[in-house]
Amino acid sequence: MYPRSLTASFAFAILVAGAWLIAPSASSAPPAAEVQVENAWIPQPPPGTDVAAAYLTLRNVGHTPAVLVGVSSPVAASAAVHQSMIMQGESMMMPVERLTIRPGETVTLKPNGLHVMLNSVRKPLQVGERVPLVLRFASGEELHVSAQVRPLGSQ
Ligand SMILES: [Cu+2]
Repeated sequence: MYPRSLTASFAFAILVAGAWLIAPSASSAPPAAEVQVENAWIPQPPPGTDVAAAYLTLRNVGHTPAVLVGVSSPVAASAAVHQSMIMQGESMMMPVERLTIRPGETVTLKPNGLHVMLNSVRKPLQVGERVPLVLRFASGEELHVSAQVRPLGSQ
């Protein structure tokens, strides 16, 4: 009887170990949204300017909407998402508090459209330099991005 019960308890131990191994992935909720970032870049600001615009492409490959609610960068005192527009012949910028990217949707921030505004940039940005950006989503997720500085006039 002894070897038999040993086998049974050994099998039970494997079962418990297996359940323990499975539990963490089953109990931790999947991220609310999965966003991929491509082609993050910054046109080099003209000399004497302390603001810069950052552009990038956001692709929601998840199954729930992703809502971008904040941006920050160590090179800028503050940062925000803006929308450029022409109103009564004047070029204007409006803050975009919440930028929603639906599942499967790709949103491109590009010149004359949506952009990340970097305010009070602390130092001159050199062409080729990589500038860290942190994108904060309503889910609490943060995406760390590196934007490359390109010559002024790049598209
Ligand atoms: Cu702006």
